[in-house]
Amino acid sequence: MEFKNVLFEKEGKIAIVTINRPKALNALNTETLKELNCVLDVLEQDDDIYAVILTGAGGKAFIAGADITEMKDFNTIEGRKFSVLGNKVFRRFETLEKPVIAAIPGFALGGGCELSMACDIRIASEKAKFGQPEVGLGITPGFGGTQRLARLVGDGRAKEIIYTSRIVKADEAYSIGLVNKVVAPENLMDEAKKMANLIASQAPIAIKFSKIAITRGKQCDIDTALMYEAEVFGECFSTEDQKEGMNAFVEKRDKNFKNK
Ligand code: DAK
Repeated sequence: MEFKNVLFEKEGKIAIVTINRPKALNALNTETLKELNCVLDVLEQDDDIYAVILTGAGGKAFIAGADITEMKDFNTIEGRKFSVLGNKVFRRFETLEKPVIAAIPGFALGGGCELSMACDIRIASEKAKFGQPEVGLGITPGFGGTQRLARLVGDGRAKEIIYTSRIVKADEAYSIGLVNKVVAPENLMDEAKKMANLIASQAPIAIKFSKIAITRGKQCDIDTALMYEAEVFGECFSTEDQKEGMNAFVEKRDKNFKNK
């Protein structure tokens, strides 16, 4: 698949999606969001993809936010269109029934920080820098930052980061739970692939159900959330992979999951 601003590759059971506008620090413009929307169709439909890595090209940035040069002259209609498209793409990553790892080489600002937070897991290079600098541009975070950042790091920290527009370096991002892991820049993609392969070696349907239970469960009270969990747990017993996983354990042999 060929796009102008996005690279799409497959390595075994893993898809690697790279935002490729390094000259603009991979800023998200309408065209890039539309391309990501097309990539999501493939990620959804290709049953041989078990895990996804989302990253940014050029080594300096994951994504330096929404494209300010495009946004600055928006009228109300254009702003709304951009918002609807952006929210759709972000939510599709968040609810994609496959795990998505954000591999963050550098700046993850504004919409970039927000897209990383819509992913399941974040691995950051030691050089990564996070932030929600929107209030310095006269806007609020618009792709879920007020909600996802607060859920990840707590209201107090999220408010301080958003109100001050300040940069959060990788080590602090780790210490407040914004990222799962910090690695040397040269190891970033290897670490992301290692984790993606480890995930891809588990039962894919069980991972899909776990993601659904976590994502939906967060939106409800604990009793409803536990009902979701009970439902997906029960569903696992209708899969071949549940039989395979448990038989392999009892028979002391390697398991061979088939995504069925
Ligand atoms: N948009 C467009 N171009 C950008 C950009 C961005 N966000 N960030 C960087 N660039 C471009 C620069 O303009 C520059 O282009 P040239 O001048 O070379 O043509 C090139 O990338 C390299 O950037 P710098 O020369 O500035 O590089 P430095 O190392 O000096 O600085 C930096 C790196 C990341 C600190 C700096 O570039 C920077 O502060 N960038 C802006 C970061 C930012 O404020 N990001 C937040 C954007 S606001 C919405 C939903 C969401 C949003 C909005 C609406 N709705 C629901 C409607 C989201 C908003 C945002 O993300």
